[in-house]
Amino acid sequence: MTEKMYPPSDDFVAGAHIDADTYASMYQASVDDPDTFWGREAKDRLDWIEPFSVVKNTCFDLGKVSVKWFEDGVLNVAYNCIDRHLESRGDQTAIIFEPDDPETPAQHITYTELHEKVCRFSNVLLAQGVMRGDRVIIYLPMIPEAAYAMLACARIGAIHSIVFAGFSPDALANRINDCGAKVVITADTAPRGGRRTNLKSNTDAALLHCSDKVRCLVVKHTGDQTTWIQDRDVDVKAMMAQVAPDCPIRPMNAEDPLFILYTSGSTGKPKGVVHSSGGYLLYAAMTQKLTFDYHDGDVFWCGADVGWVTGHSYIVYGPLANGATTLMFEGVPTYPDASRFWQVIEKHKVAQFYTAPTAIRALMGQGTSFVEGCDLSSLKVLGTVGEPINPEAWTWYNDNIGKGKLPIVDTWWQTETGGHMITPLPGAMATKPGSATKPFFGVQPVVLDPTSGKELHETKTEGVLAIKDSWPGQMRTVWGDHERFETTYFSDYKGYYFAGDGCRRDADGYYWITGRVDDVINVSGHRMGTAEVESALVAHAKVAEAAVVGYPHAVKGQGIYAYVTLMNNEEPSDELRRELEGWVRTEIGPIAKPDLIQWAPGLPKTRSGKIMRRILRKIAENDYDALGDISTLADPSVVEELIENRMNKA
Ligand code: 6R9
Repeated sequence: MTEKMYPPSDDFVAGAHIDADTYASMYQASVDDPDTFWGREAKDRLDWIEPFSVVKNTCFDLGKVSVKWFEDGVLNVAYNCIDRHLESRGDQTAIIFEPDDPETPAQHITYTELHEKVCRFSNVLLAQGVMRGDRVIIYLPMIPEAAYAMLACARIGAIHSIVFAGFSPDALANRINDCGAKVVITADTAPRGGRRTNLKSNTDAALLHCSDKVRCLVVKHTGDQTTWIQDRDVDVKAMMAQVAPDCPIRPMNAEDPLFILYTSGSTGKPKGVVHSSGGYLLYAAMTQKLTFDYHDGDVFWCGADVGWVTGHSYIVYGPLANGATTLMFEGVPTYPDASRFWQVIEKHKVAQFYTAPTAIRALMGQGTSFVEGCDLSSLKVLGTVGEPINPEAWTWYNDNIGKGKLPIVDTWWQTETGGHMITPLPGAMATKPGSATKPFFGVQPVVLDPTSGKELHETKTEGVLAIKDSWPGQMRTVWGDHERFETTYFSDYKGYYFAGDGCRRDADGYYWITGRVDDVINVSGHRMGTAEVESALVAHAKVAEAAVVGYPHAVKGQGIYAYVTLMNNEEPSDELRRELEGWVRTEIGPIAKPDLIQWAPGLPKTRSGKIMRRILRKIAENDYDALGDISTLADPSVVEELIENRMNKA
């Protein structure tokens, strides 16, 4: 079966940064001689205070894993994102801020204004004793101050770690403690979809579990009343007005950490993914420009939240390094109604729009009437990220938003990779709905046999996805635990970076990501470790045991299905079910709330006591005819019971 191909128009190709021939020759050069290729890109795309003499110094051998790029180069990320643009584009808008409420006027922040705000924010941090290498937690909504805070950290050499504003006080406290943060930056309340989250009171609750030395910087965003703890809480806006409007940049080594971002894995608590200053910035900048074919004057809109890696690379660092105009949206796609995305595109004349398949599916379900009244003629390129996109959603996006004319870039990458890894370059590739197509420059994907670990060389093949050699945007380590970095990514398949995804490669050499092959599930494009949800559930006094798996969900991609065994004297009830849902919300956050909870008197276990998740997944998928071999179970009768009472009877 050959899939339908969607080539870019001749006009698009004529104006594109990269066409098919350029892609082919540049890709070859990037893998034949990475030193020359990346050395030149790093010099062309970034400004260096001290030039580097070494380009690449990387090793994927277990026990010796080390990733360094441009290691003796010196630069400053904030300088590259702001100061160097001041002369040529000081009056150009750097950030458009579109508030949650469409009646509230949007803000246009120029590069000159951004410079002053970031300098003032830097001086506030310095006044709090934040120094080079110190960790700063950012727990903010999607407001310009989030970008100011990130860039202020970069300016003075502090390491930021953003915690998504939807996470609970416990999750926040864990991250503050894991990285030993000196300050946490938050806001009074966060409006989203017409409702308000009380971030300050969440932070107060989190700080009860942290060192009393941690300072709390509060952005008074809505002006809502909050508690105020003397000598600990600082009014950021008031302080910014008092400090100097200028702040020198701190020269940083290319390998100095820029940020830590916590992400879920298949085991244990979330890992602090560490990204570098030089390699990361180069990779974010280059991918933003080439994947979206960004041109001067375009308004770029990445609809992710800055709490996720997509927001780091494609709302803040990539676009600003390129001197772009980037749009920051505080709201949600369905408020006040399902036309909001398209209204914002019309209002700000957005050229590139980047969102997640789950949002497309949700809007698709609302019908096309919400799109019809909107002028989308400013659009040039559409993008998706976060999970595999199903052909129906792709086609809806293509027909209704792209009007059948715009390239759609389906970008596969991860928190760990810093930027796009497998993605169409829109002027260079014909796309196929559901395929991320081909690797970005310097990226060498391989398909491995999951059992033998051998590389599968045939073009058309299927297996697990791994990457053969390093690229500049690669994560450098897990914060405080380099061994965990090695075992998580380099021990299953020796000599490769193992991504945790399965994939197939078709006869044209196009890659199709088939989803995670580990115990990570993808709920509305958010990564969730099933182990995290399980440990939240078993922390409840009435729960004896819990097993969590993903199941197909029409809008979210995957839903969370929890099997719960109660303590001996507890009775299942709808009330208890609601209690457990609420419990997980407060332990982790609303995105982790189980969609379905099944009471399980017993779980299918091997004789050695290992839960057979394969069986639980099948039952959750309502595909229990194909359970396979269950003869190794200690008590096969529990399976009958689970099937009988399954929650997902389609
Ligand atoms: C950027 C981001 C990473 C996981 C990844 C994969 C899934 C991301 C995808 C995709 C298919 C795409 N994923 N993009 N699957 N097609 N275009 O999402 O980072 O939150 O770390 O998630 O998301 O399973 O391994 P992160």
